Amino acid sequence: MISIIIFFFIFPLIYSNHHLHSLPSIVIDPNDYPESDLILHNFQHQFHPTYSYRCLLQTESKYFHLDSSCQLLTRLSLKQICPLNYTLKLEIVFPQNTTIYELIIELRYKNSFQFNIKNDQSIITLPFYCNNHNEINIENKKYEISIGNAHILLNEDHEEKLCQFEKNPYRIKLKENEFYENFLQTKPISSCSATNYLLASSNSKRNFEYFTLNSSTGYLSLIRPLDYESITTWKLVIQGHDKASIPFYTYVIIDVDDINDCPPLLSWNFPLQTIEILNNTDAFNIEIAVHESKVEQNNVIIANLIASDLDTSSNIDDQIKFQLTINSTDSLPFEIHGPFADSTFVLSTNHKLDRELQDKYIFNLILTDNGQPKLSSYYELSIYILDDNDNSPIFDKSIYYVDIQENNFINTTLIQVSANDSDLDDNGRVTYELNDINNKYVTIDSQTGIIRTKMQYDFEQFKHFTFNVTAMDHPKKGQQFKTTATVSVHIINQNDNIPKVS
Ligand SMILES: *[C@@H]1O[C@H](CO)[C@@H](O)[C@H](O)[C@H]1NC(C)=O
Ligand SMILES: *[C@@H]1O[C@H](CO)[C@@H](O)[C@H](O)[C@H]1NC(C)=O
Ligand SMILES: *[C@@H]1O[C@H](CO)[C@@H](O)[C@H](O)[C@H]1NC(C)=O
Ligand SMILES: *[C@@H]1O[C@H](CO)[C@@H](O)[C@H](O)[C@H]1NC(C)=O
Ligand SMILES: *[C@@H]1O[C@H](CO)[C@@H](O)[C@H](O)[C@H]1NC(C)=O
Ligand SMILES: *[C@@H]1O[C@H](CO)[C@@H](O)[C@H](O)[C@H]1NC(C)=O
Ligand SMILES: *[C@@H]1O[C@H](CO)[C@@H](O)[C@H](O)[C@H]1NC(C)=O
Ligand SMILES: *[C@@H]1O[C@H](CO)[C@@H](O)[C@H](O)[C@H]1NC(C)=O
Ligand SMILES: [Ca+2]
Repeated sequence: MISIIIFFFIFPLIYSNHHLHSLPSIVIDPNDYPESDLILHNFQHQFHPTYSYRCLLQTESKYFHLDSSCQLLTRLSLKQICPLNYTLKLEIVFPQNTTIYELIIELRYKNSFQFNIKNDQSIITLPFYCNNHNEINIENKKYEISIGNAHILLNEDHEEKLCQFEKNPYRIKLKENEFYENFLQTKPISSCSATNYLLASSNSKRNFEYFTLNSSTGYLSLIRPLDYESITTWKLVIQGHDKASIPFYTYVIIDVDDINDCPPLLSWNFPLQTIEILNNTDAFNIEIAVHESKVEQNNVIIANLIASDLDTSSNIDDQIKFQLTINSTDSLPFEIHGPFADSTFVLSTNHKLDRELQDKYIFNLILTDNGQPKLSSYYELSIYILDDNDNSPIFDKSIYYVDIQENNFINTTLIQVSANDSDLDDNGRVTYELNDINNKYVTIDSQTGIIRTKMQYDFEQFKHFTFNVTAMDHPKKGQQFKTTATVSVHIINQNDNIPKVS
């Protein structure tokens, strides 16, 4: 404004033919001229209005032109053009003389341009073109730049000022089954001071059940001990907030260290032909049965046993991984062979078994792993020996001697023979019969073995007779056993004959 006022006073004094005169420069904001044919300046006001004159541009301009009434107009939109000083030579033709004026049009954006730049950013895109380019390199990291008459301010991007954790991810190893308090501190980089921390809501629900984060210190603690066998690796998302409450995140990866906390386990496998499983509802209390005839020899396999362990640590060593022993104070007709192929055992007999000697064995098997510390599982094994018909009836005597007075009543009891069979039930149920079914002297009660007279004996006719009795068992299957005993009967004389008088 000041320069224009000065011009008005000075200009009429300047008087020179074909001399170069300066006109005060025109300062415009290109953004104010977004179209063609917008008036920049009207020179009629600048020269003596009483003279008629013509005006023309000595040099063609891409951006400006004069119209017949000496108005300076835009030729096109000035938006996006380089904010430079454009010099125009203006020829004013008066009646007496012609004068050339130099006019500087200063393009200057009113406001400075502000750019938020990221740390690694090296190029920004300007809203205007200079030399057909609108990109500039900002690698030198100056925060104020002038391009032409434009003032450009570079701001470090707010995102770049975000806090971040010292590490992402954090990784830590924790032993299972142990309780840890403040086991890890999550911290932001030193340039920012976080105001609080929390387990981000993106964590799985289970993470909240096991971990807690001190919101002011960033220390992680356990709520409950970890279990290697259920989860071996945990992944937590930790959220921090800087003073402006802008969140930042890191991962915490927790590897659970296995310790020997699982006792070893046995899986049982019984030979089908030999063993009847009575009860396997309780994995640690197994009841089986075997027929005595199946275990008449040594080395009959009772069970094949496979040991296993959920812990990995007990499987690391090359040493024997499992030990299986029988725990009993009695000496038992069983023994354990193995391990074979690390973890297989065989339980077999080492004696003939006989139900009639012992019909059940109840003992413990102890399976021990090789972990630190060693852990054991206890199994109670009940083996019931089932009966087979392997015993014959045995008479309490092999010969029964009976004396009987002659002139006996018919159906008088002579004797009761008795045979025992140590087998069970039908295998041991004994009945009796006379070997001679047509025996004329005696009858026998097949159930009780009571032998009764079938006739009246007369000493004068016979003094003695013998017969054989058989005892037999009644197995439902298999062979029937029979045993014979002899009964020897002596008739005792009575004085039953009236002396004959000769
Ligand atoms: C040129 O002519 C105009 C009018 O004809 C006059 O006003 C002006 O002073 C003259 N300029 C010079 C330098 O002679
Ligand atoms: C334009 O002219 C003004 C005034 O003379 C000056 O201050 C400025 O530096 C010039 N700009 C350029 C880009 O030459
Ligand atoms: C967090 O840690 C601070 C400093 O050790 C302690 O005073 C505060 O009680 C802790 N907060 C919780 C919820 O444990
Ligand atoms: C098997 O053992 C379980 C537990 O010891 C017991 O409750 C169940 O009655 C037994 N079943 C048979 C058929 O013996
Ligand atoms: C074996 O059994 C007895 C009696 O049941 C018990 O006192 C002992 O501790 C057991 N041995 C082992 C090694 O467990
Ligand atoms: C047979 O069994 C009975 C009763 O059980 C017994 O009294 C008797 O002594 C036994 N006899 C033999 C030979 O075992
Ligand atoms: C013999 O005596 C027994 C026992 O008293 C009786 O049960 C049975 O019927 C009698 N037999 C005869 C043929 O009388
Ligand atoms: C009884 O059995 C024995 C032995 O088998 C035999 O020697 C005897 O002749 C038999 N006696 C009778 C009367 O059949
Ligand atoms: Ca029998």
